[in-house]
Amino acid sequence: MLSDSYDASQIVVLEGLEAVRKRPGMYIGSTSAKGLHHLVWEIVDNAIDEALAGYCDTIQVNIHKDNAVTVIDNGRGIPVDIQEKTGLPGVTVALTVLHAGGKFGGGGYKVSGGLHGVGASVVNALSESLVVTVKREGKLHQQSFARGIPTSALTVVGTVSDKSTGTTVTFRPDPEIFTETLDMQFDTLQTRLRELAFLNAGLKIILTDERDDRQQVFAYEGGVKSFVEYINRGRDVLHEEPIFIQGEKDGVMVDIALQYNDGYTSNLFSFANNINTPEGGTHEAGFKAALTRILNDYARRMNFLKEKDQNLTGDDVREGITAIVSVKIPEPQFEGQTKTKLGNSEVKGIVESLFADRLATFLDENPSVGRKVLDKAITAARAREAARQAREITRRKSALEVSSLPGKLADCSSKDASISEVYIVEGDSAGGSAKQGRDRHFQAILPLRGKILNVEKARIDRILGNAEIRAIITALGTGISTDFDLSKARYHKVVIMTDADNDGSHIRILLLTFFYRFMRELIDAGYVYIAQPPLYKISKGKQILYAYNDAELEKTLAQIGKNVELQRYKGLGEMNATQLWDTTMDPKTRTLLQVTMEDAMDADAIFGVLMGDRVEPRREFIEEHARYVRNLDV
Ligand code: 28G
Repeated sequence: MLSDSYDASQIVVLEGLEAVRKRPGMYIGSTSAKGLHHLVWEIVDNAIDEALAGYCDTIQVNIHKDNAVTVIDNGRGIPVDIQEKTGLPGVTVALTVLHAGGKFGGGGYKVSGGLHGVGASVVNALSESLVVTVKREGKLHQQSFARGIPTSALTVVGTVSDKSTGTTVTFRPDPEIFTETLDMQFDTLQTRLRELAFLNAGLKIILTDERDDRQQVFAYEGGVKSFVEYINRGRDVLHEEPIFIQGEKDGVMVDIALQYNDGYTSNLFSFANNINTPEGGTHEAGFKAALTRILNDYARRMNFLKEKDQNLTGDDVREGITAIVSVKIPEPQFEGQTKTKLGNSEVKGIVESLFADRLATFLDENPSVGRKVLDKAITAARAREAARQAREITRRKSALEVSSLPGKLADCSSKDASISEVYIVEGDSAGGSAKQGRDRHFQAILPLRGKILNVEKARIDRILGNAEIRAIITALGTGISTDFDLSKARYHKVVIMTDADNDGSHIRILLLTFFYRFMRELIDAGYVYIAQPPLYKISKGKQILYAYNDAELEKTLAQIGKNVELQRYKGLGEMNATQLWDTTMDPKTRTLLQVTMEDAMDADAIFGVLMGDRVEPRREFIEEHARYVRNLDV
């Protein structure tokens, strides 16, 4: 007998389904690869919730040959009994009713937060097929769906001889929805699942790819401590054991691990309920406040800092740190532009007091580590002071305008920045050709001698002391970092022009890294470009053609046929001034690639989380994710 409440809930279900399928982006962000993987996170999050509740210690994720995905947990199994309110089994409700159960209020530490948490019913609605199997009370219960609509009732399909319980969900993303790609990325799943295993000590996550028989098992008894060791792998650390604290206060669970290495950057990653919070928030603020306060107290007490010395800043004490701050709270509030900033005000004090106590004790018990850490922080403070002075000099110089511009710069005659361009050119000889070939009205040339300093590997005072980098800073006029001022840019196009070989791409990467670290707004504003010199010169009689890649070469050769002379350019230096102008610098014919950061913050988070050996991958990442737009001048 079907009740009125059943009818009513069916209408709600169908309306919900329609809403999700009509506007999938509203629920999963997009229907691109990101949205596709979001489906997996929704289901995995539910299994993680069951683990956080203390009932599940193993989660399996299988990618099938047809890109369907199965998630298996050994939790209690979603309840199968008929609910009074709906007249339906709990599991059916979970998979068909939008926001079934509600995000919050159920108690426990749900992963469901600002980012995920739309629920399994959304995954169901966006899947061509979905099968859920529940092991509970000695029975195997199963129900199937197509595009969110049940194609069977919940049925007992078998018995379970042992006492095991759990939930299995297999879904195949709907090709009608995910028109861009259905391809599940092993690496994407691996990175996040590894991270989840680090963030939930003792949880075992097994990822299997049936398309190529790959398998990865992630299980870390050490939790965030293992996470820090993983990030610092391959680096020289100042102390063998990470500092590790675990505590709970007023329902807030706190997990922190940190370890200093001999590098100069800070790798601080914070999480709330397993969600990365690159925008920071109260947990991060509490951690930073305690670190700065306790290290200053210790430095004074041990006389590392004398009375007249200034306190160490937060940046000083975080130089070379690798740290994970992870909190789990019953009702997280996510704020900020991308909803990745923790807002709960009570968390700051809890993290600060827990961590301060533990850190003070650690320093008392490990004075040799304390000395090394403070030595480093005090050196950082000195370097900061030196850098401030170096910046003063560049700033004062740019105030003097023309006379202060670097000697190597061949400036343009126009003073209108919006039409002005500067070519940063690899090598003096190519620089010479560029100077001859340019339109001096609006094109400036800044030749670089050899490689610029790798800003990843040097401290700020050395970076600002480097002649090539100072030339770039003064030529652009914007200043750097916190002093950066886009409105002072002397050119609205900053064009990187390097050879099409290994050295050239290395220099390009170093320049991009520099801009990314010190002039990010320049990239954001769309001012940074990469010149595209041709790879081939094809001559036939008096006719000269250029090809910018192998495909173009083949096309051209096919068109003009035999008896051609082919030259592969090894460097810009092989072109004379006219050729350089015609092929690479003339706005009428050139191709410029505009460099924009997909999402600098996202990028930052990804680096840290995946990279232990961070330096090379970061550059590769910037390269890969700098979005290139062709033919902007057309
Ligand atoms: C394999 C893929 C994803 C899950 C559970 C277990 C329970 C549950 C899930 O309950 C409904 C609403 C509020 C209690 C809870 C089982 C309590 C007792 C569960 C999953 C019931 C949700 N027994 N395991 N949901 N609540 N795993 N894995 O989805 O009142 S979802």
